[in-house]
Amino acid sequence: MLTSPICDLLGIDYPVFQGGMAWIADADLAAAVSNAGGLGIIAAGNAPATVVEEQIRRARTLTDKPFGVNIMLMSPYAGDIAELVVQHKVPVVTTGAGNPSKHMAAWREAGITVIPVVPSTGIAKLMQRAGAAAVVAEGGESGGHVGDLTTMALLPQVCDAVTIPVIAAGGIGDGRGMAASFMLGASGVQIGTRFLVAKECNVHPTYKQKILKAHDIDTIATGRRLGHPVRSLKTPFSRAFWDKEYDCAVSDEELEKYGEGALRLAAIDGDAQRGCFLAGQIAGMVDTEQTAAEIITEIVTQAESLLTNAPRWVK
Ligand code: TUI
Repeated sequence: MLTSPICDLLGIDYPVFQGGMAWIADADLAAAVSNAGGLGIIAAGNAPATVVEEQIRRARTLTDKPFGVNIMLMSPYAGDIAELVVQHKVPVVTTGAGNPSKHMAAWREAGITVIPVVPSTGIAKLMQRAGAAAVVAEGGESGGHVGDLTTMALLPQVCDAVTIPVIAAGGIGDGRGMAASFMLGASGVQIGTRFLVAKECNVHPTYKQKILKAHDIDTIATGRRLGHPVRSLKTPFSRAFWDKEYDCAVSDEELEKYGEGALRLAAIDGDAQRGCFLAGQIAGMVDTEQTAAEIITEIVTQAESLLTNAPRWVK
């Protein structure tokens, strides 16, 4: 059976996290993943604390297993959510899009296991010093806000840089990606895009169809000019954003304004024209809608088989 220190640390059966996808990863998806033995994560995204509180309460009615809340640190409500997770003694907190150091002491005092997402070895070391229990090393193959390095290059370097467990993210869509991550030193994987098409995921059906139909080269990272590149499916919105990004006549403020509300339009309204459909580069591998439990079983079984048979490569 495939296991790792992450399973003991968190009290989960399989070292598989579900990515904290803003506007998408709600209590229903998180509870389904946790009930299947992984770590389900509610994404706070840009939502106010009242909305996230309702999701935390709902998750507790749907599962008695550990689950997490992902705090997107660029959100205007990040401070409120940081307090909310303490009040509700959420078992695990992951963070993205920034440095969570100022919240870490309060979270740890509340007994929360803190696992920041990091895009570089420098930030990974900073997080270890600040008291993180583990880090998620996320490569630029992932959907959403991406760092510069690929998972293949980032992961082993982060594993060398810290002594705490490292979870791999970005470009992992099946058991091959999971097995490869373990070979590179990971103690777990975080998967977003594949869970987006889970039966328990409440995202708009148009979003799921777009992921199911996507090919390998169908994502694009836009927004480098604004300092926070974001990977999404190639759509009228992302192509127009790309054009504006390289047009000197368009100011940064106009560009920022153009992107506002686009995640909601994709996830809630399924607006194929104006929505921003965040997706990772493995979208081309995702072609079936399955339950969270089926996804986890398939990935873990394949990874186990590959890792068990690895000695065939050595004579
Ligand atoms: O955060 C993510 N992925 C995301 S966040 C998001 S919502 C969003 N909306 C509009 C603009 C930008 C984002 C959609 N997808 N992944 C984890 C991640 N964290 N990627 C990169 C980072 C990161 C970057 C800088 C983590 C720490 C960091 O520290 C810099 C600092 O502040 O010192």
